[in-house]
Amino acid sequence: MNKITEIIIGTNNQGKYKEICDLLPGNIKKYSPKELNIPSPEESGKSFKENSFIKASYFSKKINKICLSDDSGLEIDLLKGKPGIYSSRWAGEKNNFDLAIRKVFMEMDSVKKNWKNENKARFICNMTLYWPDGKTFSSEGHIEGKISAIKKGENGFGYDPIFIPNGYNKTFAEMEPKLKMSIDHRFNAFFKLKKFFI
Ligand code: ITT
Repeated sequence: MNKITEIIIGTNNQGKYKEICDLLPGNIKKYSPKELNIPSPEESGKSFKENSFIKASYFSKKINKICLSDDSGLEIDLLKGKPGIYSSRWAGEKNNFDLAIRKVFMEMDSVKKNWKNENKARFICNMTLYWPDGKTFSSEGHIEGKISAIKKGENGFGYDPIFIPNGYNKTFAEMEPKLKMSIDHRFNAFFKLKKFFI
């Protein structure tokens, strides 16, 4: 199998972009939608997999190169899986995660007063590789954990300050970025398609 030597990383989220770059081998040529001024498509799918496919095929067709996309989100059991595929949209048009996190706390408070003692949540990531000839490969990864009683830490992005993975007592935002990247949903999804690169 020919290994991939250049790729467009199909995301306009700079937090994700950096993590995906760090997962990929250093010597492959990476194109960024932000640098090429290509806005993201509308995510009209009903699952992480559908949205990940929409992004991969869209960005690949824009520049006629292989695309690796990522559709991800946070599922909270008490909220019946919300915000799920709407994780980005909970932050509003201004991408305000203080707002999204306040919304998580408010909704959890309204469902169960003592959710802080025990709750379950997970991050999911679906990655799709799309080749200009129409070939595709997709994989999914997740990491189980819980929502922290308070927002903590400065690293990472999005919901990182409120997610504590099982087996740790720190939020993703309190962890060294290298540690997060070696255990998270994105790492687990990438692991299943890294054979195309390495
Ligand atoms: P693109 O569509 O351009 O990739 P996006 O931010 O809209 O950017 P998604 O639709 O996949 O991407 O939304 C995923 C949201 O879930 C993202 O905005 C984050 O808030 C959250 N999320 C995903 N992975 C995360 C992580 O590792 N840490 C914290 N939050 C994460």
